[in-house]
Amino acid sequence: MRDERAGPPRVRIAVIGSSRVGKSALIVRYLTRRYIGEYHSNTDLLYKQTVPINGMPVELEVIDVSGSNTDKFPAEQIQWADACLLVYSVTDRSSFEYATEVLNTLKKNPPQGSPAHGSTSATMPLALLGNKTDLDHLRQVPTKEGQAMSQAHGASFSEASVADNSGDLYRCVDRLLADVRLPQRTRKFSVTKMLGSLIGTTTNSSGTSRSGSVVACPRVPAPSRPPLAAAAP
Ligand SMILES: Nc1nc2c(ncn2[C@@H]2O[C@H](COP(=O)(O)OP(=O)(O)OP(=O)(O)O)[C@@H](O)[C@H]2O)c(=O)[nH]1
Ligand SMILES: [Mg+2]
Repeated sequence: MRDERAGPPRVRIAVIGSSRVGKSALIVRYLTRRYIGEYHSNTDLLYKQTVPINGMPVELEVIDVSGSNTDKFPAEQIQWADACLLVYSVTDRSSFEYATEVLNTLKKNPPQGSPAHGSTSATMPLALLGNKTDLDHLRQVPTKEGQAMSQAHGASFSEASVADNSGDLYRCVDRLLADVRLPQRTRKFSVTKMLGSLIGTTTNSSGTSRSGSVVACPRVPAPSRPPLAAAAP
């Protein structure tokens, strides 16, 4: 068994949003710079990749929470994560309403920052991202509404087009990662089942190697924090 303390620190992000808003496209774009047009999945997927943050390698784990099951609040995934990225499509008002619903629930039951981050009181970093700005002619959610919603919930706000590879999507994720104080390796659980390697090894502009995999993750490992009280809507 691998000595987990020997590796780089680990950061876990949950990407949450309605179906078809572009969560999978966004994650794959961020990790590989590639655009995958169709990537529908009925189950959560877990991506693991070593990425540089402030020049230091960090083992990034991203859970792509399937949007097929939005009637169930993703409490387990949020408990598992160090930070959450809420995605909606600017062309789909109902997806904005779902993101709002999740933010409202989180406001009522704020998940705490991990004790392993050095504090028990810090709240979890949150980001709200409006995707598909390339489809501005179909826009249903004005930028101002997204801004106001994020401010009301203490989340950072961005709009981006994953299709157009806009720089804002990288800045959004980078800022979220920077907001997470790096946890110790021992805090959380290992991934249970690796089904195959999908994301190849790439090298970023700073020359740091990125290697990764995608893991089908029908359910996340047991939470390391107490469950969110009354997390269900
Ligand atoms: N025009 C446009 N289409 C996008 C953009 N991002 C994603 N899409 C498309 O939107 C569709 C849904 O993208 P996915 O990444 O599968 O969406 P998802 O949120 O993962 O959906 P689920 O897996 O069902 O929860 C796909 O056809 C993507 O090609 C974007 O920025 N602009
Ligand atoms: Mg998906």
